[in-house]
Amino acid sequence: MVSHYPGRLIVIEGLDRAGKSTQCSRLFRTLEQNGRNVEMIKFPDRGTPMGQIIDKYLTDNTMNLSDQAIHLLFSANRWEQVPHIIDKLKKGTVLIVDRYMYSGIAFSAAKGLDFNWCKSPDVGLPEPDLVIFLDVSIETASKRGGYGEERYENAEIQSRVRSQFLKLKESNWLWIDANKSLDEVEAEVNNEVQKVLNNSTQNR
Ligand code: DGP
Ligand code: NA
Ligand code: NA
Repeated sequence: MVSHYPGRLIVIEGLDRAGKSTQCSRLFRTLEQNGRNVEMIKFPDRGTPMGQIIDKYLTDNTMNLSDQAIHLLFSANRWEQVPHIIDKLKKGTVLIVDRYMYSGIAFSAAKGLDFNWCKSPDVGLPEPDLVIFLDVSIETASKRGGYGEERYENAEIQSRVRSQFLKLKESNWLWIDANKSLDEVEAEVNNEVQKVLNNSTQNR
């Protein structure tokens, strides 16, 4: 498990339009300025062959793929990065991960797939040291430029997905009200990440 490695795995989760990508970039810059060895990873990674199928599924609403099949592809898209993730953690890198297995479970369970079935393909992925959930109201999210054209970007789905995230929340989660300003959210993120970085491996 990750806790044996000198690096840290920090996951940022949230609904669409919660500000995940912005907060990931800001955190990256802060850690870099502090002289940390830091890297950003984004899931789904649309750049791999599997990621290209996922991209097509998300952007082309006419593409037919069973809910189970796309679920497994999203999971495989994470698994294909595991050797890289472990390599970086061994080298002491702080990895900032934009979406992870929690999105995988929440989006598929929101469609009605069995919750435990949804969890199983991701079992064994490196465990994060911290999960930051950016909680945004459906109203705020809709106002942020409106939802785009992608498959899950509508209020009804997003609200069902949020209920699933609530079920996934554990003690290593920081649940942030992301209706606040970007600067306020950033301050909360930095504060919690600093705690995780100050924790020595022996203490965990
Ligand atoms: P993003 O590139 O972060 O905007 O994500 C694209 C969309 O895919 C977004 O609506 C969230 C959804 N998504 C992300 N990860 C998964 C996953 O593992 N499974 C499913 N079903 N959807 C996911
Ligand atoms: Na999106
Ligand atoms: Na994003």
